Amino acid sequence: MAVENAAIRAWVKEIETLCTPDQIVWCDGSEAERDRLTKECLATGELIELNQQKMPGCYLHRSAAHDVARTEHLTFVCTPEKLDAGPNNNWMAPADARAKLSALYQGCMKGRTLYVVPFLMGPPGSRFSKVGVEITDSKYVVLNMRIMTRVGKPALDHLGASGDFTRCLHSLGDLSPDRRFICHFPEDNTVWSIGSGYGGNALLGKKCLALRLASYLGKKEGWLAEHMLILGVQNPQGETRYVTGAFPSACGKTNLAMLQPPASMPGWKTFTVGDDIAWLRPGEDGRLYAINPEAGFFGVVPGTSKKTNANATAMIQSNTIFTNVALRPDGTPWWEGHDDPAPATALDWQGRPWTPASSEKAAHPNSRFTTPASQCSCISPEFENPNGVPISAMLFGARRQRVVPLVYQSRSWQHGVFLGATLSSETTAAATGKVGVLRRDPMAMLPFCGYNFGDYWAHWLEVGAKLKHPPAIFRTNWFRTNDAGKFLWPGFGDNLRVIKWVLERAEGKGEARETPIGFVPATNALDLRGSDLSGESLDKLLAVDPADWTEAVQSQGEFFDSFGGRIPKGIRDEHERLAQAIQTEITPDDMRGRDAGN
Ligand code: SAT
Ligand code: MN
Repeated sequence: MAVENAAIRAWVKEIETLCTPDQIVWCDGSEAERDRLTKECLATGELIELNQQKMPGCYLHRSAAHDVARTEHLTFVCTPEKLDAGPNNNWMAPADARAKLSALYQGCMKGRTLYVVPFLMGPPGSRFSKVGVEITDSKYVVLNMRIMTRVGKPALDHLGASGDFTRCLHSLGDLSPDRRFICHFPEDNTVWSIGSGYGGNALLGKKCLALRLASYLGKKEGWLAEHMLILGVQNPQGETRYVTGAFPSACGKTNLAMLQPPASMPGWKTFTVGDDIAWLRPGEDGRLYAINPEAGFFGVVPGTSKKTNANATAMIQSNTIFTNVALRPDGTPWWEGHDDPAPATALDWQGRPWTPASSEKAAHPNSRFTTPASQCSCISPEFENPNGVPISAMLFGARRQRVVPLVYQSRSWQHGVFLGATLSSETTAAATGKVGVLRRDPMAMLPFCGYNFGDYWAHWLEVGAKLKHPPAIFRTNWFRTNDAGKFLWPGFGDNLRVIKWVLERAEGKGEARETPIGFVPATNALDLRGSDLSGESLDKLLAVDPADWTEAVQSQGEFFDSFGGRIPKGIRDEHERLAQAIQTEITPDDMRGRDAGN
């Protein structure tokens, strides 16, 4: 493919000199190119063919055993001033990062092919959309990028002769975690990644461009780049409203984005606009509009079944790359939580013999599918709309066994930003590190905000101030448990019951009870017809315990203090107000034998 853009050509030349590949391939995103690369990957073992009769176009990739998730401790934001990256990011001085990584890139593509992948994030012709070019020496990365983004002509057409694109340099290097770095240079609109072939470490359009660098660009240009799904919900009267939801990785965003209404809610329909990332801009009518910058889904596989996500189950039967799942003797994939029972024998995610008696899991907990959005039967008709969709409500959700009710509404945009800023969640397998540990994860952006959180919250407040009709903001928690550790809420399709109330509240309807933390649904306000939830469970789900919240408020204060003077006053005010409201409710009896939360 002949690429005329002079800035791209010059940059590729520069990287060629540094990395010294044997050859350069310019990618056009065509099917012929996909077929050629797939064949090459089958020959090298980078892909394993799955049963083509049962699952046409499906392949399995096994990553290196120590390269199975994002590595946050090796991810850096390289701004001239450390404070601009904030305590929420690892920081390296730009010159140091360049020197360190240049040494690793030196000659790293000898004996390899350098692929140039021009890609567009967002619909063609949209004012939201941005162009990136990824240089990579991984065919697997190219094959994933052509599913997750719009590769080739749409990107080059959008860019024209301009040099305004994100420079994404990726090399597998030697795949050693000791020589693995993912460095962002916001001021140069550049990402340098080396030493990993996995997910957000390597598919640089996703977290690196569409969140870390885009959040920085959004601050400069007056918009928001968020770790949010976008869901269209149509009521029985035929009216469609749009909701976004921010949840940490592996907390069910893809399932919620493809929610199937329960049988007991006839007439309701849902449409997927996005499952992971939203770019949001104020519209001329004073509402907030969102697009999904991606073109595919990179979803967590374990737990995916007809019950949890029938739409995803159907869409991954063809043209899907599976990474780190188990392989059955008939050449089909399997994972924990699959519709079929465990096979008598299989190969596990590392290709080792596995039986149900094995002590280890067959599929890696962070194993993934990569599937084109066009294969999703509930994809929204607005998916390609260059103007985006108007957002009525935003959810901030997290994984919390205790303290946080099923849902509550903020009193205002500013209070909603505070709810996002104080989000905390129990960790999952999507990043390396311990699972199940409570950590603060503001707006589910802790690993993805490309600059100081204090400045980011200030930016959120500024965007809100420009909106005549801001979305209503809610906090949700599908994961509250009873004393026996069992989930109280059924989740999945039943989450529509919560969203129904959310949309009623967004329109000034829906019954609520005011509590110190915000508005929770009044008794009978949630539509529970046809659900078998007990009244006792509902009470537990909606309970707000002032003693729990006293400790939460204290820990929030310590967290905000870590950002020093960068915390906007509006956020401090909300914290102060919550502290006082809790204080007013509390009785001395409430304070016995508590552990910290929120
Ligand atoms: O590995 S990714 O960052 O692409 C997926 C995730 O953690 O959400
Ligand atoms: Mn994500």
